[in-house]
Amino acid sequence: MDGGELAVRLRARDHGAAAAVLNLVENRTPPARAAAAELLRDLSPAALGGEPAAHVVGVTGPPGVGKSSLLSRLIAEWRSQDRSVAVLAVDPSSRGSGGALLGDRARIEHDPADERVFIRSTASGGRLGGVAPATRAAAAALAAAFDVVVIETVGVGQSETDVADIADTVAVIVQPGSGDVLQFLKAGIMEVPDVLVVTKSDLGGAAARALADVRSALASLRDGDIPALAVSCLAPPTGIAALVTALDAHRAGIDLADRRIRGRRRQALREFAAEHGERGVRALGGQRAVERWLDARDPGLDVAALVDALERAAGA
Ligand SMILES: Nc1nc2c(ncn2[C@@H]2O[C@H](COP(=O)(O)OP(=O)(O)OP(=O)(O)O)[C@@H](O)[C@H]2O)c(=O)[nH]1
Ligand SMILES: [Mg+2]
Repeated sequence: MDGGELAVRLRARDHGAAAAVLNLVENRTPPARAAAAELLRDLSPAALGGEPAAHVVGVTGPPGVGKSSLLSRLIAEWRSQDRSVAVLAVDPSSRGSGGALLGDRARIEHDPADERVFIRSTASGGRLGGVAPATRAAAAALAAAFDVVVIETVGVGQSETDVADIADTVAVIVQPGSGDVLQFLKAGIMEVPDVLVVTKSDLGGAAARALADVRSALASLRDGDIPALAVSCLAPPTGIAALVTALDAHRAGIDLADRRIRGRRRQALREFAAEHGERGVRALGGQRAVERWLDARDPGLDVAALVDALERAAGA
């Protein structure tokens, strides 16, 4: 369990190190936590001399809309562009919260002999649609080695804000005939997606209507500049290359460092609050004060280092 050694392997883009990274960040023993902290420190933007070049993509949507099927297709597309891909799927099924009907649920398909694809399901850590600290840590570490890092989460509504703080680009996936997401968007419950995907476009008229509905809802939200695309993941798949183009275009259009820095600070605040409760936040003068305090930290610090600093400041 040597965090420094793993960091060196990831910086050399050794994709074979990914499994060891996941095992490390999921291990809650004190020596493993220390090694994970070392790993993340060695891979922080401060240590790397800048943000890692990976595109971190969030793929989120209600149970059974076709997220895993879509990822199979996206992986094939990314690989055809010679990009390496790591997928961290946050699996809430252990909590009995549903998902695609048992047996109807697709696995993410890929060529098992392809060492430049890594896929791992992790537990959601108790929050539906939430992203466990281990997943957040794994994504940060793997971004040093892979071209694309995907976090797949199940959820609609507030739960997807976790992934918005980790990902450069969030794609929200909906299927024809489901009004939830539209309602959430209109009610402002849901963070606005960066790209909206209507899947199962092979369903014909229902899919076309869903796309039109989504487009009009988005147009009323934010200058109409959020792309909405239709895809089908049945063979032969359609719309996948256009989706990759839209994801890339979003990434090219943002201030990447700014988004990531703010995301890390929000994650640190959320993690600190989860660990120390309202009391912990109050001890630091309340949420606003903590936010201001975080804003004054070195922008290259990783989330664990920020949480550490908060704990020291709180004397916790
Ligand atoms: N017709 C059609 N069916 C699809 C398409 N994509 C997925 N499906 C089907 O929809 C069901 C659910 O697909 P999954 O990929 O497992 O969906 P998911 O969102 O990953 O599901 P959870 O992980 O349980 O939340 C499966 O039966 C798929 O075969 C599509 O493009 N067209
Ligand atoms: Mg799935």
